[in-house]
Amino acid sequence: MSHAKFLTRCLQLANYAKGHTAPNPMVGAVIVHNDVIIGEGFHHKAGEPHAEVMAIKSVKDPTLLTSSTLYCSLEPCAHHGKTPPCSLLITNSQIPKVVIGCSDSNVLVNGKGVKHLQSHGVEVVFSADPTPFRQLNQVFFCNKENNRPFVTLKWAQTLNGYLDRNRSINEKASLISGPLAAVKSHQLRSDVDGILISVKTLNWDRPSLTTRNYHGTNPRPIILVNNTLPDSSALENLALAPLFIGNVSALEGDKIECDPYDIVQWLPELLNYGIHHILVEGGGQVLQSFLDSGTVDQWHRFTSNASINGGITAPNPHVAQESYKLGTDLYERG
Ligand code: AOF
Ligand code: ZN
Repeated sequence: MSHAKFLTRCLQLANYAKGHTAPNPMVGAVIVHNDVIIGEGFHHKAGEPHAEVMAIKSVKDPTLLTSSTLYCSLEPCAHHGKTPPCSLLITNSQIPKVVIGCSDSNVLVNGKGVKHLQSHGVEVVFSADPTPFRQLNQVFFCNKENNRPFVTLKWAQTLNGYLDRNRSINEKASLISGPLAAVKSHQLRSDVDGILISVKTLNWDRPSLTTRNYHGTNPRPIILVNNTLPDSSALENLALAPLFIGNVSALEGDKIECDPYDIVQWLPELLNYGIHHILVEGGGQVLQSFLDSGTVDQWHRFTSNASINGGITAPNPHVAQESYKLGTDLYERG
């Protein structure tokens, strides 16, 4: 019997809830009897039943459970949270074998789910490779293991490595990447809870920070404030009320008062605002400070085929893991 086949189905099921489970992970579960799937389920939304509950409930003939295997993309939970423990439901249902994609880093669960199952005589098998199961919930694992949001960087640069030309506040920013890159970058926005920019980028570029070239919800703008105050007209361009971080005592609204340059210090506080994944869009100094702070989990770079004569230097991170052409631009992810 192939564990991989049924574990892959768990991943597919989990993915149906992409974008809807935060702060919880996406989880899928299947129940297999004599190599045939007799039940399936996934976790739809935080506060709602877990994947294992949905899968067990979906089995038409519950008498088969005592001779079935439950496959689950994540270790079954062991705690009473918004819902009762899945590991208890599994032992109460007398399911004799459980195959798990990867363990749950939540301290309330980590190893306790497996321990409960094993101490009740359930055979527990782990996937030989936890990578795809951890990748599925990379944001959740980062939140639990590093106690901070997942951090993604994004920028567009010229062929010779500039983010922008040298200009004054009254001159418009250079348009670097093309329309396909705009769609892709708005897709990246639709994947996150917050977009972080410096107060300088806010005042100079006056962005709206929306997902207008894609679909999905607009992330919350996060403005990093050093010594300059945000322009009220630039703030009006934002689609949503921002969260201010840094030297913010004079500002109204949601704010985290702190040293804006001490990223490692204030980053965990974003979790208290329901921000589990941020996209850092600039400017150059902010992008570089994130790289220097060692908190970057992923980056996306769009490189045009044109060069300019000097300007603001783009970051230069390590080798990309994925790259392809978007029109005349090169897209890279690292
Ligand atoms: C599972 N199956 O489908 C999910 C799990 O507040 P609660 O009760 O929903 O618990 C949330 C935690 O449970 C979450 O942080 C994670 O550790 C685990 N999620 N566990 O057995 C599931 N979604
Ligand atoms: Zn559970």
